[in-house]
Amino acid sequence: MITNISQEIKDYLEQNQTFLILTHKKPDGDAIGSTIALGKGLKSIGKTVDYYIDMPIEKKLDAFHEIVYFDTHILKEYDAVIMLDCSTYAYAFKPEPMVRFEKMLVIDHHQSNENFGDYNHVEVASATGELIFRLLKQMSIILDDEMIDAIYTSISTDTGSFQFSNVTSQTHEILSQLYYCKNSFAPLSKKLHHEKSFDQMKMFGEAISSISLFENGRIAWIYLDQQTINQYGGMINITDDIANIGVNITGVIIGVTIKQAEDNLYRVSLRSRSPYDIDVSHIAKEHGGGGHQRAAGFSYSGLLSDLKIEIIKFLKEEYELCD
Ligand SMILES: [Mn+2]
Repeated sequence: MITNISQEIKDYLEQNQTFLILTHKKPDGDAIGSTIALGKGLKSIGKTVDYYIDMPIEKKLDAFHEIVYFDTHILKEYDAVIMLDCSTYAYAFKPEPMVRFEKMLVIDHHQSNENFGDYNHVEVASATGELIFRLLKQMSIILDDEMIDAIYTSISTDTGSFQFSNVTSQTHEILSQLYYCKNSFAPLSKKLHHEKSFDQMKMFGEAISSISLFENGRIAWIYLDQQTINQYGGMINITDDIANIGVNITGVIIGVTIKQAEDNLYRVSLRSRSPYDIDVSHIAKEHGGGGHQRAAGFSYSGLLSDLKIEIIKFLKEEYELCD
């Protein structure tokens, strides 16, 4: 069901002046897209907006002019801090020390969101960009070309180019409205989904080469060690689609991708697919991470062998529930 963006959020945005937009660490297309669309939208009605974003961002996302403002000097105090696409406060990328603010506004599409703001609009949708699009419309804010591209980027990346099960008729209705403003998103779509640098393509290849299967082919395991990651340009060159490789193998229901950050410190991405759609955000949250039912992640410090045992146990418990 589609609900209006909370009136209290719209009122707060309209009645106040200075805003700092924050999003999660390692911002993805939805984080950057929704930040740019909301930020420029608020600026267009005369508000002062700053960004504080974890840099550098992925190459595919760096074509927005608004990104140059990401380096702006931030104030010590704002009317509101707006948290986008961020399911927990801990997962947000924040200034240290944190700025002073009157209210915190949370706008997010993650089911697992902890409603940690003073005002929260948390609604399951394909992307935070969907919620921002509706918010801008409801505030009668006109979208410029860059904001249209930003919303497209949000939704297109969080839906795997409109292929994931989070796509709804509402997603396509918004897309339809975007197409009224712009004839073609083909060049942007290519940049977001297909184009890779040589290093990224080689890293993708390394990820495929590393796949192993467990539990009668129900778990796919991808592992990139620190040396391989560094050889191909570092973590920034690990593309999102690597996490989806495993669940594209016939019979696999959980795809695990492990990236070694340091000795005994790993970034873990989990994906689950039908027919079981096991909720991988449970195990991610237990480890201080977050995400959705079918896509979640966390940082893990410890032995990989222990993590493997834990994931197999998790699969068995959840799989039994599904059977
Ligand atoms: Mn998102």
